[in-house]
Amino acid sequence: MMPDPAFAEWMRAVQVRMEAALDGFLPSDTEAPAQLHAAMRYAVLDGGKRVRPLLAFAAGAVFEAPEAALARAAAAVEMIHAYSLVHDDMPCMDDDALRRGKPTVHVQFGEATALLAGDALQSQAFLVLAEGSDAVDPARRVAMLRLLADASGSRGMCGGQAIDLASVGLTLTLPQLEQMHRLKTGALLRVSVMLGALCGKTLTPTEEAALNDYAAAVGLAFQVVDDVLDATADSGTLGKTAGKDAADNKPTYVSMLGLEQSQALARKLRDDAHKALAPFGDRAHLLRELANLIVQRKA
Ligand code: GRG
Repeated sequence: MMPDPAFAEWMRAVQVRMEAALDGFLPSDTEAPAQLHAAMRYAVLDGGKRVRPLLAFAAGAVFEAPEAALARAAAAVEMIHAYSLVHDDMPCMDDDALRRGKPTVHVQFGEATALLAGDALQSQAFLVLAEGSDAVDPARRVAMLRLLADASGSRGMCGGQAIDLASVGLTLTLPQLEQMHRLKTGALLRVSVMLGALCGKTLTPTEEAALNDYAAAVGLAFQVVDDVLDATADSGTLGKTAGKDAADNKPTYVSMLGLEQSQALARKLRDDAHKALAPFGDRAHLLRELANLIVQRKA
């Protein structure tokens, strides 16, 4: 199924908008300490699919959120994502030399600078969100900060990463694998949707629950597809190392369910995501298209 041209155009516009927003929200590399600022910018700019910002903008569209507020919220999530990749690539974690087709931050700038760049990106994310846009009132802004802190901390992404590291060489059950991914990658994808929505009109509890269901399904689908791509990638494709997780003796959906069942699970999760969007009708068409794209993606 090809995405409709208007959707492809919308995606490109958000990606361009985000590049400019991120550029503006990051410290200049002419400002001291220049090396640290250069590493932060290198980690964030000119690369990445911007899936999290796309989810935020698509959720914002359901609730008529203003673009300036969305760009801020999306930039904050993308900075957390970038920091997680910088740290994940370091020798003490995955020890990867390539990311987004270019040398990883520690290869390019050294380990100490990479560590600090990740730390500083995390702080910058909260600063950008806290400074907020006038369209989002201060109480709502605090709620958004809490959501982002929760999604990225020990009960979210960092917690998932800790479980992942501890699971090397172990046999996980399917629910344990799912819980690990719901935290490690799902939490940030989910908060992207929620922050985008919170930039707009007030959500009813039913709408919030529906959006949560959508985000949970899409977040897990993203990871299942990542495992499928990892298992089927040619070495060198977009910096992805074929079967790296399996080679590292990490449990994956493909190692537990096999390729075909993993692909079927991704499609089921996409269908779950679509069902969750039913209460929003046409207003959610961008979220619907993104669920399709996440399941059909090739990188
Ligand atoms: C080190 C605190 C800490 C956390 C690391 C998210 C994470 C936790 C590590 C990333 C490891 C990884 C490659 C996970 C697979 C799924 C994933 C998050 C892939 C990268 O996200 P994309 O595909 O990347 O959205 P781009 O480059 O498009 O932004």
